[in-house]
Amino acid sequence: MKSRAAVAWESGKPLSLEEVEVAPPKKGEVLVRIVATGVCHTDAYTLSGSDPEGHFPIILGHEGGGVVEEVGEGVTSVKPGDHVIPLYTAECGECKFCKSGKTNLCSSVRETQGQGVMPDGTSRFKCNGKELFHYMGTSTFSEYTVVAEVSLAKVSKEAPLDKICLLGCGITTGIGAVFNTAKVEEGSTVAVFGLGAIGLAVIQGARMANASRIIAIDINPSKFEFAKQLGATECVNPKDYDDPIQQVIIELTDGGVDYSFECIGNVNIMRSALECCHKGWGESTIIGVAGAGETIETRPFQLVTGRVWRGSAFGGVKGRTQLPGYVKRYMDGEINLDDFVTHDLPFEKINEAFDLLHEGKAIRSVLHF
Ligand code: NAD
Ligand code: AHE
Ligand code: ZN
Repeated sequence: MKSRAAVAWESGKPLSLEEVEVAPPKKGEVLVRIVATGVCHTDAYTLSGSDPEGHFPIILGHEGGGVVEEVGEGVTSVKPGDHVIPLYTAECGECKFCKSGKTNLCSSVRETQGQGVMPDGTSRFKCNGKELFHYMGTSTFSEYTVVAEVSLAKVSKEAPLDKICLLGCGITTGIGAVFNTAKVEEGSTVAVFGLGAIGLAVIQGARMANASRIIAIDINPSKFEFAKQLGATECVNPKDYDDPIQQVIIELTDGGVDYSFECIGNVNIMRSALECCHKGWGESTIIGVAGAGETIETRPFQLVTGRVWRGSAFGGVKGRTQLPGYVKRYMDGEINLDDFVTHDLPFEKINEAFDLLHEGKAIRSVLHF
C-alpha cells in the first residue's frame, strides 16, 4: 500500500516528504496506521549522524499512537481497530531478559531492530524502488508502519492518541526513571539536568514521589516556568555561575543531592550529575543519549566514596504490561501530558518540528496525519 512518510535520505539533511510503499505484515507483524507522533531529541540525534544504529535511508519516529489496520499470521494479542502505542523496547515475556524480573530490556527483536530491519531481516518500506530502513522497530514518521507484535502496547480506545503518543517515549521515560531506576523516596533531594520533555517528566515523577527539593537545571531559562509548574522547587542556570555546576549544587544542598538525572546527552554534564550527588549514598541516573565514540569520565574515588552511576532505557518500563496503566493514570488526571504538547502541527510540517526542537522552543511537537 501507499503511505505518506518523511524519509531521511542521508544524515544532517532535512527530511523529505514522500509517498512510500509499505508491504503487508508478515508472520508476527502488524500494520499500524499512525494517527499522531511526537518528535523526540533521539530522532534528531539519529538524523544528525551520531547514532551507530542510524542506517540511511531511514524512516525515523518512535513516539507514536495509532490504530491496528491488519495483522500478520499468528498474531493474537491485537486485532484490527485496536489502539496501540509502538514500543522501541519490546516485551516478549519469554526471553532471558523478560523472565529475569530485573530489566525491561527485551532481547526478542532488539538485534534486527538495531540493524533497521524487521525480525526476518528484511524491510517493509520502499520508495522509488529503493529499500528504506526501519527505525527503533517503530518508524512512526510514516502514516502506515509495520511493527512486530511484541513491540505493541494495546491501550484504551477512550484515550486521545495525539496525547498518549507521548507515553511511547518521553513522559514514560522520565516518570519511569524516577520510580523504576532511581526509586526516589519521599523527602529526597533531586537534581534534574536538562528540561526537555524527559527532564520535565522526571520533575513530574519526582513530585509524585514527594521529593522534598527538586532542582531544575538548564541553560535555557525559558524552560523554568513549566518546570516550576510541574513541581521544581528551584531553577538554576549554570551560565549564572563561575563555579562548575556540580559545585553550585553541592553548596545549595549541604553536600549534594540524593538523586540526580542527566536528561541532555552531554557526557560532561553526566559527570557533573554524578559529582553533585551526596557522598555515601547519592545516585545519578543517565537518561540522555551520547554520540558514537563518546565516553563518560570521573575519578573512581567518586564511586569509592559511595556515589552510584546508573542508566535508564524507557524508564525501565515494560511496555505491553505497564503502558496501559500509564494511559489510565493520564485519563484519571494523575499524569500530565497535555501541557507537554507545546505545538500541534500537520505531519507535512515535520521539518518545522525539528527546527522548534533545535531552537529550544518546543517541549514536544505532535504531528498529526
Ligand atoms: P530536548 O532537546 O527537548 O531537551 C534537552 C534540554 O537540555 C534542553 O532544554 C536544553 O536547553 C538542555 N541543555 C542542553 N545543554 C545543556 C547544558 N549544557 N546544561 C543544561 N541544560 C542543557 O531533549 P529531550 O527530548 O528531552 O531528550 C533529552 C535526552 O534524553 C536526549 O539525549 C534524548 O536522546 C534522551 N532520551 C533518552 C531516553 C532513554 O530511554 N534513555 C528516552 C528519550 C530520550
Ligand atoms: N542507538 C544508540 C542508542 C540509543 C539509546 O540509548 N536509546 C535509548 C532510547 S532513546 C529514546 O528516545 C534506549 O532505550 N536504549 C536501550 C536500547 O535497547 O536501545 C546507540 O548508541 O547505538
Ligand atoms: Zn525518544
